[in-house]
Amino acid sequence: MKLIGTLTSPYVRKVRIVMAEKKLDYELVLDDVWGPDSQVPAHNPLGKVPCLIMDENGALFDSRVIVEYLDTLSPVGRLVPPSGRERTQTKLWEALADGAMDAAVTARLEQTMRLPAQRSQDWIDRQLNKVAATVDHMDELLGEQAFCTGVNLCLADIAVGAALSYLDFRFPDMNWRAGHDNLDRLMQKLMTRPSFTGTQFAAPK
Ligand SMILES: N[C@@H](CCC(=O)N[C@@H](CS)C(=O)NCC(=O)O)C(=O)O
Repeated sequence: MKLIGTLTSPYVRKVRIVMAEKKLDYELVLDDVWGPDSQVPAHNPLGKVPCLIMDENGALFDSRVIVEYLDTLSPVGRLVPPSGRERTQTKLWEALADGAMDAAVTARLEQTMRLPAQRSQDWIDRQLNKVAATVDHMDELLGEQAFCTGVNLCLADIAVGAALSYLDFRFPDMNWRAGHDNLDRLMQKLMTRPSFTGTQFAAPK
């Protein structure tokens, strides 16, 4: 399998962490998704990464679709419960974490892709308020539990870890740890795992 992505995308990192937890082999193909030579539109009409090129040559996109698929490829470390309430809880956590990523990425694009005269601080603040509210909500939801849905690591923890580490990478001044001891504890635990330490974000040179 080939994973087309960047080292700055939290969605790509989510997929890479899942690959590592599932012990799946793949080739990471770095692509400048914003540049004119990007190969992503040839595989994904949305022009977004992550994009997974499967061994049979079909392409999958959107990190949520990709991680569901990857979880079916190996029985190692099941990350998405097959049905019922546990599955819904896991997907709800993923929606929260991905939603925080969506808002943070939108704010970052407004800050970096627009000329200062075009930039809207109101829009940036609106997005960052969503991030802050979601971090509050996730901290409360996690409570004293070891992992998001209980005692075992699942996709929810990976999505939350990818989102929070993106905040560390792009919004260090936000200091999301302040007042969020539960999430801080979870993040410390996640950062002891090779799947997290081996997939750190990196800015392009
Ligand atoms: N919902 C998508 C979001 C993917 C996404 O927005 N990726 C960004 C990189 S962080 C991208 O490729 N943006 C390029 C563009 O929007 O043109 C997912 O979960 O995969």
